[in-house]
Amino acid sequence: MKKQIKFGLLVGLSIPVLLVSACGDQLENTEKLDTTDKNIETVSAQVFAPHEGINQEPVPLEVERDGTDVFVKMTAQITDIQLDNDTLYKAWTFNGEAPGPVVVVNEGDTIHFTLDNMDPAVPHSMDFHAVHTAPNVGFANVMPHEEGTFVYQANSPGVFMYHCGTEPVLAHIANGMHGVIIVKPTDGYPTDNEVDKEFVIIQNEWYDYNDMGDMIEGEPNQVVFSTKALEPGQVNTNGTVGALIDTPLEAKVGDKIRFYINNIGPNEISSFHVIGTIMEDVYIDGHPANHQKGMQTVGLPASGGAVVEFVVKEPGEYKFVTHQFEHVEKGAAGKIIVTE
Ligand SMILES: [Cu+2]
Repeated sequence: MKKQIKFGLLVGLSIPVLLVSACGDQLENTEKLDTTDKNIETVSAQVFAPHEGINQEPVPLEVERDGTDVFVKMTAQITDIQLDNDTLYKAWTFNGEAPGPVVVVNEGDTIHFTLDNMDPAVPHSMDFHAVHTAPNVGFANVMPHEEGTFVYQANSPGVFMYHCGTEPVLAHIANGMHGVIIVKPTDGYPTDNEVDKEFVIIQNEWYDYNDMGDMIEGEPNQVVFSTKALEPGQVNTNGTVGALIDTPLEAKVGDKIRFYINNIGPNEISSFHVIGTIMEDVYIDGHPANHQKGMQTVGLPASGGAVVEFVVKEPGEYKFVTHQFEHVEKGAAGKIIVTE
């Protein structure tokens, strides 16, 4: 059986929902859906009842700086994302994107973070891998329709994952609540003056809709790459199949390209590889001290990040993939068009 949610067919059908308790600490698959006589191919879970009919318009990320104090405001919200031709996913998101918008701060900044939880029913939270905090305090739940503000120091440079840390964490991440925060090093990277173009590239995977059983026992349905705009006008995509094939990145012959990469997971590792070049300079987790040279493939554990830099020496189309090619067949590929 194909694992594929036909979302359009499901809305309005009287079928069981995957219930999330009000305190968000337990998922319970109350009944199994009978798929024997329907056009629906397979579904073992359904949209959480309070989310039915909700598709919240993406809310732009808010970032304001006052010296080294950075005020970041994000939303937790329920927004539909078309993962591929057949799959519309009512994602649990930050700001209506999955992955959420990239957050960029400087080493030494104080982050004043506010989460506006627009979800009508489920608590959410923020776990920034870039900070030191007592998780039960700094990453505490924000209740539906409420706002929570938290203050952190960003004292370690790098390319870090962020995600909702509300239990069960797997469901919140796999349903879309994840993204990347970059903490720029005070003294930069030793190769800063060689770099011509910068992009953020994120890998994540998707499972059967809101289905903890599939998230735990199953294989991902889609493994995808996305990019997030570092500046206005840059391409910004969700993690959908073909996002960076349909909207390729662009560069010129001789450019040194820097990718800030992160593998969200939640479950799979990434073997990040750019076809037709070698990553001359790599900074594991984006820390300038973790400088590696001449890498063909960069291993990224779930949540792991890196800064990778390579030169494109001839015109053409350069694909980047995870070298676990079963995942390429599920969508994990992007493309750079290099012209004279
Ligand atoms: Cu959440």
